[in-house]
Amino acid sequence: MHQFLSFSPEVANARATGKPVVALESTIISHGMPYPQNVQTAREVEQIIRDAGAVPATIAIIGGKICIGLTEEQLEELGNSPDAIKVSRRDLAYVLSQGKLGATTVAATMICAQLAGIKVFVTGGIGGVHRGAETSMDISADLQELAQTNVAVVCAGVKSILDIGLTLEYLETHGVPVVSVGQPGFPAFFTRESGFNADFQLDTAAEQASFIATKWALGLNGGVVVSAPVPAEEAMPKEEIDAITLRALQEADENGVTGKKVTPFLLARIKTLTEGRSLKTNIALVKNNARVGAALARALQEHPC
Ligand code: PSU
Ligand code: MN
Repeated sequence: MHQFLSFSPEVANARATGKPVVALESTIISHGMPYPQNVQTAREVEQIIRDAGAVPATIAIIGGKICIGLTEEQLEELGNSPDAIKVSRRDLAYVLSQGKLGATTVAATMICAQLAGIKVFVTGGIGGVHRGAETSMDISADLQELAQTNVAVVCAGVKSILDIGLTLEYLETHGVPVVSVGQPGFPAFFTRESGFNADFQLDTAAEQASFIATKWALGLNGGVVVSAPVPAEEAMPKEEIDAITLRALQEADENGVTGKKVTPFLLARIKTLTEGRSLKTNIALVKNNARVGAALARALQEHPC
């Protein structure tokens, strides 16, 4: 076992008894949602995964260790600590070696999941190519991680705060397949359609697992994006979210927000500008993804990879 890994009793037991494990990120808890809904949602998402026959492993950096699975107290601490650091690939060694409290992004969670031998990871939305990236060069490290780390990432697509077309182009260049579940369209997080299609529609967990196992069996390293649209009754009206997104982007620009602060700034502004309705949608889509991810983790057990 890797020297930096620390497994919760629940996850250690799952490993010992061969149960399927699903990784969960923690930046969504510390920087993606407000307290206390963040902790409440994290708990409920974990329970959905248990009810679906898999074991949840929320990942965070605490006390110089990569914690794979958090206790109630650790989850509470992470959700209620304003100084938890958003940890992507770049930040991982710093936060670990300094013994600081870190919440992992999609990129860092993929790295930690791979170290822990976990193949499936559930989140809300992945990072991507930001609008205006041709001058800002703001491209999330999540995409580069998907290009090299063997973890399937279940999400509800990417938010339209990003340039969705360029994000898909970037993934294609790096050989990252984008799978959709239940529809041909690649979803846009708050809404079910982005105007772009995914590469491949695979509706069942068995098909998704067979596809992913085949990719890795070929030695084609890197992740797979498994995108499931938010349930229709929870989706936001497109015109409303489009207008609010534009406003949030303009405010980020006016306030000179750059680097790792951009995504949390936009998420928080969208929540305020929708008077909390975006949060409700956000919670609903993560829960839906948890069901998809748990089924996938179980199906992947049939495929040694
Ligand atoms: N997109 C969301 N919600 C999130 C994030 C992205 O809809 O919480 C978080 C994830 O942790 C993701 C990170 O990995 O933001 C991307 O940040 P950046 O763009 O700085 O790479
Ligand atoms: Mn960025």
